[in-house]
Amino acid sequence: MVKRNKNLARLVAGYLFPEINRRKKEFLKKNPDAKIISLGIGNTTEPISSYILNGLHGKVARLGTIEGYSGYGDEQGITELREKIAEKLYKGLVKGDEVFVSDGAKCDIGRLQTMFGNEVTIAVQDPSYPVYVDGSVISGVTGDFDEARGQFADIAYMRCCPENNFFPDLKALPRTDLIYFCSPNNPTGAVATREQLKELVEFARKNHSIIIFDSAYSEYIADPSLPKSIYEIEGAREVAIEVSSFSKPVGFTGVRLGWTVVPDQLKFDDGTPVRNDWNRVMTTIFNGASNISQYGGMAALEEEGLAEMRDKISFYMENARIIKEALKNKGVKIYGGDNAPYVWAQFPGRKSWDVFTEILEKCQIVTTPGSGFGPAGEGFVRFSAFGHREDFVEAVRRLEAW
Ligand code: PGU
Repeated sequence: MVKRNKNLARLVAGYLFPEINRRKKEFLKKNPDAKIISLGIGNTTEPISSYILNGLHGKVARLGTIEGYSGYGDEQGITELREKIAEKLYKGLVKGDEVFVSDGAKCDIGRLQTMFGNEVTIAVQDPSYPVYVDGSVISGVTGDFDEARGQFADIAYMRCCPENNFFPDLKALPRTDLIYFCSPNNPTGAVATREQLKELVEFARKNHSIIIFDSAYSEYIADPSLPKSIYEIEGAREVAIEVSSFSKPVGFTGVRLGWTVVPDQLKFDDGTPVRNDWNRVMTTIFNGASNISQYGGMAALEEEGLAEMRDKISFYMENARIIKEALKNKGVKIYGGDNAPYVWAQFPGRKSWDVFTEILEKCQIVTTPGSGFGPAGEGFVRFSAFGHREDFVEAVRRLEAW
């Protein structure tokens, strides 16, 4: 018999989103006629718009020709796409050859965890995207789960709550090798200001830490004073990796396309450029993003594609506005939803899973329990803004009757 990887046995429960799905299915078994509305997982629902779709189609068609066919490509991605990302999304703050194209941000986070190995110490925002903690545990970052605190003993949890405006008290934080930071944050929808990110970069520089900055929702930032990338902050190139994605801005959740930026200046303590090791990991256990997806990504970064991207984001942000309004009218305290496609609703004194169950049973709406994102998420549930408009209109009707 094969011994089970003990790191997997240390994980607390199943991954959050399949667990929600399981509970939804259980509910449906008992209530087969229920018309469930899913505002749970942040999964895009609207069709890919025409210009971007043409980019995908174009490559599919060329694959059927001698001249247009391509097999394995560069593991780092098509040069033109890397340069377009650097130019259009980073306004030249990074160089094309510092951009590594991939099959998505989640997959890159997993590979970064492989690259850093199991001897690193880590800090995470609490609450945050569960992959930072769960992926680290899978890759062997040490420490047992402390039931009482709801935390892994060796991981530093940076509490982000209404009381601190969702930005952690860095002075109270121990030094860690890695700091996972997501802005706009999933699940709170909070976006770090320029001042806050300066503080974070300063903290990382002082401690010789590396920030893994997840900007998967950056295109949802509407307020022009808020930074979309960590590289807008001076000195970040020496301390930060940025992970991002086409999933949420253009609906490529199923198509799969993302990227990671590793600046030249980022070094390990022995002077090795991190970029070299990242390149080694990507060329060894990754074989490049789909060429079809990459052509879709290139179309998305042309003027017509960018306009379609803005439209799609406006559509989902209108959903966020609609759900916020309904919750406000119910007297629920809400956060987020202005520069991020998530609304973070607070139910003081209640358990997240209880609120989740109540909303599921009474309104037949699936949400995401805040406690699934970390102990500081207890008492909250997350409403996703991804969904068809008619579902939001119906969700509002049900919430009014709740
Ligand atoms: N980073 C953050 C912060 C995310 O919230 C998500 C998706 C990703 C990365 C994934 O990006 P890809 O490029 O598509 O890999 N979060 C969703 C979906 C759940 C999941 O497990 O990824 C969510 O509902 O939180």
